[in-house]
Amino acid sequence: MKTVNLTINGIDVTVPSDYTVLLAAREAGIDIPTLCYLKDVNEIAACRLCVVEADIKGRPLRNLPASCVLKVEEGMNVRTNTPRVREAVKTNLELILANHNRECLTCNRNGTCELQKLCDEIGVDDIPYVGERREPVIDKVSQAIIRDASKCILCGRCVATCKQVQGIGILDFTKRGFETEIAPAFDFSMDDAPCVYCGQCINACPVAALRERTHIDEVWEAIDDPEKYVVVQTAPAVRASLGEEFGLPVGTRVTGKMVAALRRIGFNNVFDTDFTADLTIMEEGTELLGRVKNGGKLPMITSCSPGWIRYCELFYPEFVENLSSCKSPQQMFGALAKSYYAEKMGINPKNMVVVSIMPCISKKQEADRPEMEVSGIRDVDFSLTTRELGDMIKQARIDFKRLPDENFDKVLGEYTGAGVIFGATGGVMEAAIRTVADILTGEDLEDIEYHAVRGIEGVKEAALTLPIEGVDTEIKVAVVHGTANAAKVLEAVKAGEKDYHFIEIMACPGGCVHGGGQSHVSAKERIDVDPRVNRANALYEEDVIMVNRKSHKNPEVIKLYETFLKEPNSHLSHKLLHTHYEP
Ligand code: HC1
Ligand code: SF4
Repeated sequence: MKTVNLTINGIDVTVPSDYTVLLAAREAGIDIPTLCYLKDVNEIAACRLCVVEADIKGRPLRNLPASCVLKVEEGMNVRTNTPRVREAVKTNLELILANHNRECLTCNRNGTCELQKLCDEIGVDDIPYVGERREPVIDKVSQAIIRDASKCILCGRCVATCKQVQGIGILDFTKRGFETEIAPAFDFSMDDAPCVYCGQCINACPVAALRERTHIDEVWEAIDDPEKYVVVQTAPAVRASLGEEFGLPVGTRVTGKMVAALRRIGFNNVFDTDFTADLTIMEEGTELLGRVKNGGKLPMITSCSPGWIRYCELFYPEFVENLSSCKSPQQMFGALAKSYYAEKMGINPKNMVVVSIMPCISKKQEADRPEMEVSGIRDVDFSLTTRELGDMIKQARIDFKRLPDENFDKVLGEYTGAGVIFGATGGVMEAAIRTVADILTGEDLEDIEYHAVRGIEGVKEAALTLPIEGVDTEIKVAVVHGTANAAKVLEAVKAGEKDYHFIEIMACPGGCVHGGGQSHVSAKERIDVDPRVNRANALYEEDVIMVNRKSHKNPEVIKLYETFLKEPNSHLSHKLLHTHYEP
């Protein structure tokens, strides 16, 4: 690897030749402020907070170059802390603030806002430029996403994320000059634009211009209502991020504390979506084998990520029939809580409220879909994000870090390692293989870690030879995360270049661990830390310590089939746990 030598603030630095000055400074322990910069996603030098003074072998560079796009050069001498640089950074921040809704105290991002933090660090203590402000547009139409232009600083991080990372491009700069705004085309609301509610734009936003619609008040109301029996389920990925809401490092696993907090908040039962993740494997695995044996529609594609379902419906309707008919674990959980569990406990399902805690924005929209109910009873009543749970814990004045570790409640809180890894890209596939391989070989296989489907590569492939009806059959699978990657794979399947039996698709890059509802990780932290990796590792760690690591070994799933559903894909399973999507 070619390297170059340069000096930053008098410190000698040697870095790869393709580095920018911003990254080189970071390596030397020098912090250059940024707002529009998002590593590998948005490197457009728009906010001009990362400006530096520099010369190359004594020849000064003109103006103040932006370090996020300035490539390092041999003999470069960079200064980040001069009066000229400090003055420019402060003025640029003051100009951003002049056109910003500064109601920080009541802002959803108070405390996690990157603009607020920089103003504090840079010492902005006045707003010298007060003039006309843009007329704010606040789009509150959607059940899932709110767009508030009064908070937008036009950094473009959301635009680049939706376009490049997700390959969708709902958001863009509209209008000109003073009127410039980031919005869907034709002033559409987020609901009228083909937004899949992945929420990746929310994760990218440094301020509160994009955020989830919150349902916290409705959940408190249900908890405080003595007539209601309120149960909560937590998605696999939440345990790998919730701690970040309380200052713990990205990817700290907090399963036991999360359970304790939910109990103290006042839920009647604290259950785990991992239980129905295990159940999904039983239902989906059986469906896959049925399709392979009976010439059904292949490749079968997973259906647990509602962002992916919406993407499929909007952009690739020709693949709707390839979707597994299984509802997602979130919805399966709701349907079972209000039937199997309610019956067992003698609770009137009409008085039961099911709340889910998800790393996801799209789960709000999924819970709202008309087909997600059984006999007029909604599966899930409220879906909250990891961040909203963090807010509820704070509102309840719970000292999260000092909580003891507690266990989930019995029955719907029983889960295996296979259920836990659902939250990372490749996890559903690995869980499915663990069960399908055991069933087809008739053995209890010990080698159960399928590393070919792990990791953050955009598209992963694997092939396994398994005996189907006595004949060794090659099963080809693919794992895809992020909708831009989904498009690539679907195009290859359409063109006949690829022929898989089974594909796992998750709308979010990295899978649910990096869902749009997870704790915010600032752009600065994202230079050094990849939340997709840290959080996935937390889930794989939990998998390893579980007594049962295969979905078909979940004792409560076994009991559920024995006493209620009878067998996977039974009539009752179909009524409660499956659905149908229209192309
Ligand atoms: Fe997911 Fe799933 S893994 S979709 O990412 O299949 O949100 O965590 O809960 O439903 O189990 C999300 C996560 C989640 C479902 C499961
Ligand atoms: Fe784009 Fe996803 Fe944001 Fe919708 S939610 S605008 S699809 S990034």
